[in-house]
Amino acid sequence: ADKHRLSVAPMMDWTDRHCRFFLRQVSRRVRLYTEMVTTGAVLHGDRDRILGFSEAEQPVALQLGGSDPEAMARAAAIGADWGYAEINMNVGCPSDRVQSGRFGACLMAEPATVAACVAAMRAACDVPVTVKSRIGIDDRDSYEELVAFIDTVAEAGCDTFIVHARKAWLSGLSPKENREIPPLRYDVVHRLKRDFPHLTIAINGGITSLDAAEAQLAHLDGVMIGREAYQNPWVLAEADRRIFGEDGPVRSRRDAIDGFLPYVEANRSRGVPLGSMTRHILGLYQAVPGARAFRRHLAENAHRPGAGPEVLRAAVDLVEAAIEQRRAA
Ligand code: FMN
Repeated sequence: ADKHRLSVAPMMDWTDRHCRFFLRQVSRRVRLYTEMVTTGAVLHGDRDRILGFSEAEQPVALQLGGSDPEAMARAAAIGADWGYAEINMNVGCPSDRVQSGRFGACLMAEPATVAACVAAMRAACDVPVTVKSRIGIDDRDSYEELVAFIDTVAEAGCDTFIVHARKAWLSGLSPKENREIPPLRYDVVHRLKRDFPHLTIAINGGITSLDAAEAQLAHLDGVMIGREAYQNPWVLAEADRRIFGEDGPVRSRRDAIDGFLPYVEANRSRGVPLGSMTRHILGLYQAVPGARAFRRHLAENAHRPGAGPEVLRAAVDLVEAAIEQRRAA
């Protein structure tokens, strides 16, 4: 039950393997999620590229997008074979592209389909199968409809739900607007936990500090942080100690970079562009002296052909110079 106490949300284009490897330098315990991967990509795509990850990222959950039980089952089995610690079904993403494939948030209107997927996935693999949903969609946003959804999917064997505490509008709002405009309703998710005490219920949406996470944990089993963990990864610095009661892996941002550098060097020598790794750490120094110099140095130099780890080292030197200057002033 402890496993979901704190996690970082699945975010397309953001939580790729490089991002996750870096976040793992900041917290050993926080559970990490992949970007959403469609069943089509898993079944027919380049699996090394789509599913490859480092053991050091564990625990990592693979998030799948799809609605065909048979395809979901095959994709889940493949994900489990690749070593993912959990398979999560996306029932929260409202984008058009996703709707036309009939998966994501539109499936909140089809609890039986989600239940069939969960049952098939559970039969096909040994790792836990979880669901990430919203609290409702469009005009189908009554508490009774949400309860019916959870009931049906739990009946199929899903015992862990991560609930983004706002509804989604399937038309009229962009995915980005759908993360900002519908109001957050934490009370609805708290009520779910009271009504389904035997289920593991984690909350997501608008949580931007460990203080806020701890406040949620008074009501719920888990908290999932999305944008803040990406834009300000240092928010996780005290997570292992405060949320899991263990020492964390690092004491400073500099330690986190030192942990990342050997990985960056190894991947550079395999031809991975520096910028595709360092783009995920631009916010590391958010709100401390040197933050702007760090971000700008990486943004301007990391994408140059041939850029290597020295660019990252130089960015850190700029931060240290700024701190030194502040101290001297
Ligand atoms: N949610 C998913 O379930 N699957 C995704 O692939 C996914 N991609 C996202 C990409 C971006 C860039 C962002 C900002 C969000 C994405 N989300 C996705 C939604 C997040 O998982 C999360 O539910 C949402 O951002 C609310 O949490 P937050 O307020 O802590 O950011």
